[in-house]
Amino acid sequence: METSALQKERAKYQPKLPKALQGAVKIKEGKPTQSVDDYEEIKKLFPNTYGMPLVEFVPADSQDSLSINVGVILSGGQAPGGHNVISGLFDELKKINPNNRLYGFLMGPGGLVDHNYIEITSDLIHNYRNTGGFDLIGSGRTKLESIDQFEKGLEIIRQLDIKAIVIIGGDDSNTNACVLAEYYAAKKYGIQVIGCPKTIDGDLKNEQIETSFGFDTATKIYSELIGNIARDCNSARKYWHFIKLMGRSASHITLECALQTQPNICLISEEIEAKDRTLNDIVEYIARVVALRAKDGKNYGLVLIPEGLIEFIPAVGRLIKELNDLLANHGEEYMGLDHKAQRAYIIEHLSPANKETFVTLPVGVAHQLSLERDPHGNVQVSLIETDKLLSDMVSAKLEQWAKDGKYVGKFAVLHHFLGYEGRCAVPSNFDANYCYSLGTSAAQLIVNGKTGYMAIVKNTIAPTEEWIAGGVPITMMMNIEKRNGVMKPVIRKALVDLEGAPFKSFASKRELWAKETSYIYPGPIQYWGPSEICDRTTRTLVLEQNKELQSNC
Ligand code: FBP
Repeated sequence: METSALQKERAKYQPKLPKALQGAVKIKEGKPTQSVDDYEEIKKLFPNTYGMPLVEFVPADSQDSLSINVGVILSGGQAPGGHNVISGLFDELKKINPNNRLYGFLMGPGGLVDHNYIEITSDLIHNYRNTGGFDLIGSGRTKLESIDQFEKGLEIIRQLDIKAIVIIGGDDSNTNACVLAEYYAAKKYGIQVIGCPKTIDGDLKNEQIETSFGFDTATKIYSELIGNIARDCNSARKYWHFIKLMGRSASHITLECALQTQPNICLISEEIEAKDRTLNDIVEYIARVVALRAKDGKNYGLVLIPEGLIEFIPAVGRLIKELNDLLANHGEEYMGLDHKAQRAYIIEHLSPANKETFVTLPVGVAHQLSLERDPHGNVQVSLIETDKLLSDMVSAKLEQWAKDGKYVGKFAVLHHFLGYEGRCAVPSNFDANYCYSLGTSAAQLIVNGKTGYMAIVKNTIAPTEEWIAGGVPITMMMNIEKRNGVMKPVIRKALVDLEGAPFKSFASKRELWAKETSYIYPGPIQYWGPSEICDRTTRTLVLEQNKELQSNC
């Protein structure tokens, strides 16, 4: 395999580990845990994996050289650092016993069910250390949920003499990891299942998970690009740039990029929902800032838009919920129709209030909202052109204001969508170390006999040596929510907390950023050089974890 000069140098980088994971390890158990909500229902659904204690790794004098084969799966959207989770897992398994084997199931959870796998060897992993992407074994979105799939998986697990499966995924994939752990435990198959918190979206976080891996690198890549666009914008002074940013549901990515680059406008979906804003309110807000800047002769600016915005506009959100149920219950009938007939079908079946919202949306957007859901029942928001919808509506509003004599200016718009550019980037030092530590923790959870746990690493704003590694029972993060029209146990998604330090810090400065041109140009991720540049974490993590900063926000 031909590699770039950067890749060759990065392959030599030895990720740092928390002190407790550097040698032999033992576990310290905490108190029994309970789910975040719906305790009785979750306990009933997970009788074998509910209530287990939190665990923390501490140094030990020695450790048994357990012989164990493990399977690993990458699930869902790519996130920088996935290869380092696998490297950490591989190295730790080999350290415990050089005869241990690691198998990678190909193209996501489907690889387990269809028995597609490779053995991960030392030569193979070498070229993937500290690289971005999931191409070592590929990823996929097959949902592991049926007994059939679990039993098909078991056949290959038995054939390869595998004792544990590690599923590297987001909230949905880790929920499924727990369902699988519970099933194998109930059947007494002796197969452990361990999860790992991945997603650039940053919404798999809670008291135990400080951040999901990939968020750090992806937001740095987007912020670099936004900074470059901002500088172009401030050089030419003739365009408004509407930048849509990935993040299916939560606005963490957009908020972090705003904190790093200081755009003129940044929309946060969670605030729009909390304040019950309409599409028209949002359009007016943007148009007001455009008009305000035009008064100062500034017919240019930067708008950041989270890709999940549309679902958070309360009226549209209600419509999407009803569409989800409609598609879940009548999907087959509906999918067989052509576009025009699909629109008529929806209009005929919607409740009056949601019908009104549906018919007032531009036809293209209404159609995008009615497309097939992903396997987890989510609207595929990355396909919805929210940035174009907003700029068209702002343009129409400004034209009206111009006619009424309320606005004089030029409004030339350029659109960007930043998403896929960041998901496979070379991981930052933070993600390289964090992921390697997560993989090492996953191996330790396995050899310590745990199942239904997710690997965690805490205290991540401190130097790596001081990080605290361990595991959290997945049931601890669960509650019951409606998915695909059915009430299901799921890990609760972390949305932007409007009382949290990152949002408050942004909200305290946005008026100034709207009027002034205060752009920051973060530049590219640095891998070698001064620690304050190479090892800096996200603004979000620092603001959330640093109690001193929080009191100043
Ligand atoms: P995960 O939650 O699986 O990590 O994926 C997140 C994400 O990158 C979202 O930001 C985006 O909306 C979605 O994946 C895109 O999905 P796809 O890769 O299937 O196009």
